[in-house]
Amino acid sequence: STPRPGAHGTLITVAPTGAELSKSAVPALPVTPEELVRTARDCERVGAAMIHIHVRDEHARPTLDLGLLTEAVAAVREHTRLVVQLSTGGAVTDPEADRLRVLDALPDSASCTMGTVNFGDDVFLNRWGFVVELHKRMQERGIVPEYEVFDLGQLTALRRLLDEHGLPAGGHVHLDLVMGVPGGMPGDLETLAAALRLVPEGATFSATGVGRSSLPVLLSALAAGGHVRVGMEDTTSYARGEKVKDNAQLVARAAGLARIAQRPPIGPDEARVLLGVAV
Ligand code: KMH
Ligand code: ZN
Repeated sequence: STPRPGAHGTLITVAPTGAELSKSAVPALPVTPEELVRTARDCERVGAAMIHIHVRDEHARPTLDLGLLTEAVAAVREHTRLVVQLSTGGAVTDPEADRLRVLDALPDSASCTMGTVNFGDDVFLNRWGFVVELHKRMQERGIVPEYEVFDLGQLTALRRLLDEHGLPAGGHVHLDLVMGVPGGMPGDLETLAAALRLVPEGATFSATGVGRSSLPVLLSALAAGGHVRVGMEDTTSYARGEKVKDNAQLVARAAGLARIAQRPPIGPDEARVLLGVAV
């Protein structure tokens, strides 16, 4: 089959903040709107094409406040060309109604996690009915989902979702394998290969390895023809004994490896074509 436009290059997504780390423990974590915009610009400059955003309140606590989300979308759009993706995962404590309301901020893309998973000592709850509701609301609003997959069975769930409820907005299926979460699938080459057998026909995938699995997953995904997600949401260690300086450092490393793999980073416009995001 003909490859999608941009499919020979690498879509690099940066996930700069997440909902799990505290600013006091990780001072380099971007938490204010100014820090978010600076990170977005720096990461775009070194090869990111999409940004996966979680916002924080004035105390640097994770929040799904619609006003703050809407401002974050506008600020990143004003200062970059990045595809703007909001997390609907939030923090493990966020109620479903708040997570659904994220879509009212009208991002280009939003995450849609494909099932429940143990998440360290917590549970990241994603009931089937909730997943279907997210998928349908994104269809109605023209928001392109990125299906987040934490374990292999969630790929089977994705196939069921598409069979029963149809293709997402934009007509293309893109998913992200989130590997190495304690409670989810491990982040290694063998598991990535197993996951690829279950990826729906015609879909594109990216992968991200949490913590120590960051580099093995990055290298395996590039070798497998996939796309990659990097950022401080997933990793705060750059090398053994060396903390990540900032998100751009992780993006620059991924971009360098993608070039070495002869699959150079694609820009935001090419990413829009690849993902089916309206230009
Ligand atoms: N913070 C995690 C509980 C997503 O952004 O969609 C969920 C998460 C996934 O980060
Ligand atoms: Zn996230």
